[in-house]
Amino acid sequence: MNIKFLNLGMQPLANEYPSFGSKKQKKYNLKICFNTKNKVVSISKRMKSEKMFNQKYPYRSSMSKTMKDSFKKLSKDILKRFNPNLTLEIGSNDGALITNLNKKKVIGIEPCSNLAAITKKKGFITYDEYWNFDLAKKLKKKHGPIDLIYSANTLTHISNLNEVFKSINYLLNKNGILIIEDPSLLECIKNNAYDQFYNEHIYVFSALALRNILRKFDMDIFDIQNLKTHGGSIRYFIKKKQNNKIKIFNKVQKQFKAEKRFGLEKLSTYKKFALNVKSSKKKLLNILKKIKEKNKSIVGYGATAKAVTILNYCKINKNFIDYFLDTTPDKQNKLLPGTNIKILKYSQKKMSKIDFIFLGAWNFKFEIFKKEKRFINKGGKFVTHVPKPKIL
Ligand code: JHZ
Repeated sequence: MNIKFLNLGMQPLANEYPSFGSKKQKKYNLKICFNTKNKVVSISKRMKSEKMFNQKYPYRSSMSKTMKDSFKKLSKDILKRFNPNLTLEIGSNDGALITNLNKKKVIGIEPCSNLAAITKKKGFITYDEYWNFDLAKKLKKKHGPIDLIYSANTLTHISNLNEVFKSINYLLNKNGILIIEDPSLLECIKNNAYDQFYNEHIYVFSALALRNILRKFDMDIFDIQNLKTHGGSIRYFIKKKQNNKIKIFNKVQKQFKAEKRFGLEKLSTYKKFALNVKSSKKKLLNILKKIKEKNKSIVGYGATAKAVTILNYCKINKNFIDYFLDTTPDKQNKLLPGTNIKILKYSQKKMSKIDFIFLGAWNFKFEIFKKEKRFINKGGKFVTHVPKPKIL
C-alpha cells in the first residue's frame, strides 16, 4: 500500500525554465509516498516522460567538474574491471560518460534530442528515444546482446519500473553487468535533503527497495559504492542471478543492514522526516529574513531542479533572492520555475557585488568553495539548508 507522508505543495516542472515575462506556469501538488510492501519511495503525481524530457531539456551533466571527473574515473574503472565489448548508457545526456569510451564500443540512449545531437555530432551512436521494451528489441536485433548497461540519474525518472528492468534484462548478455547510480534515500532522509523530490525524481531508491524490485527479474546487487556525488549517491553493480561466477560482496549486506537500522523499512521514519522538513522550512526562512533585515543581498548559486522544490515549498521569491547565477546556457535569461526570480549568466564580476549566496547546488559546495575563494576572502557567506539551514 502507498501511504503519503509528505506534501511539498504546488510545484512546477523542475526543468521547464520560462522566459522573462511568460504567463504563470502550471503547478502540480507534489506529494511523496512510501510503499509499505516493497519499501519504494515515490512521488504520487507522475508526469508523462514527453512532458519532462524533450528537445528543450536544459540540464547538462558536463556543467560540473565533479561530475565530469566522476564519469571519467568510472569509464576507466569499467574498462579495467569488466572490459566490455559493448556498453550502453541509458540517459547519456550530453555525453559526460560516453565520450570517455571508444566510439565503436558504446551506444547512448538520450530522448532529449537537443542533448543527443551533441554526442551524435561527436560521432557517438546515440538513439534519441525513450527507454522501453520496443527500443530494447530494436537494439538487440541491430547490435546483439549488450555486455554492460550503465545508467546514472535516469531509471528513477521513468514511471514504469517493470518495463525498465524487463527491457534491461532482455538486452543484457547472460553474464552482463548492469551499473546504475542514483541519489541514496538513506542520505536524503539523514540530511533532510527534501529537495531530492521533484517531478522528475519519480523514485528515490534505497538499496532495500531496489533489491525488492530486482527480485522479480532474477537479478542481484553484487557490489555497492557509496558516492559523494549529488549529495550522496549509490552506485549499484547488478548481475543476473544465473551468473554464479560473480560473488556478492559483503558491502551489499552492510548497506541493507545500515538502511534497516536507520528505519527505511518503517513508515514512522518517513513521518519523522516530514516533521523535520517543516522545521527546516521555518529555519531557512528565518535565516533569509534576518539577512534581508540587514539590507544585505542574497543571490542563488546553481539554478537546480532541487532549488525549484525548495523555493516553491518555502515560498521564497524575489523579496529574498535577487537572482540566480548559473553556467548552463539554456537556463540563463530565464526564470527559476514557479518563481519570479531571474537566472543570469555566471560571472566573477557579478560575484564581487554579492553579500550572501544561497547554495542551490549545495551538492557541489566543495567545487564551488574552491572556485569562489575571492568571494570568501572578501567576507562573502553561503547559506544552505542541508543538513540543516545555516550560514556557512
Ligand atoms: P545539479 C538535475 O538536477 C536533474 P539538479 C536530474 N533530474 C537529476 O537527476 C540530476 O540533475 C542529476 C549549475 N552550476 O547537477 C549547473 C553552476 O552554475 O545539482 C547546474 O545548472 N556553477 C537529471 O538541477 C546546477 O548548478 C557551478 O560551479 O538539481 C547543478 O545542477 C556548478 C558546480 C554548477 O542538478
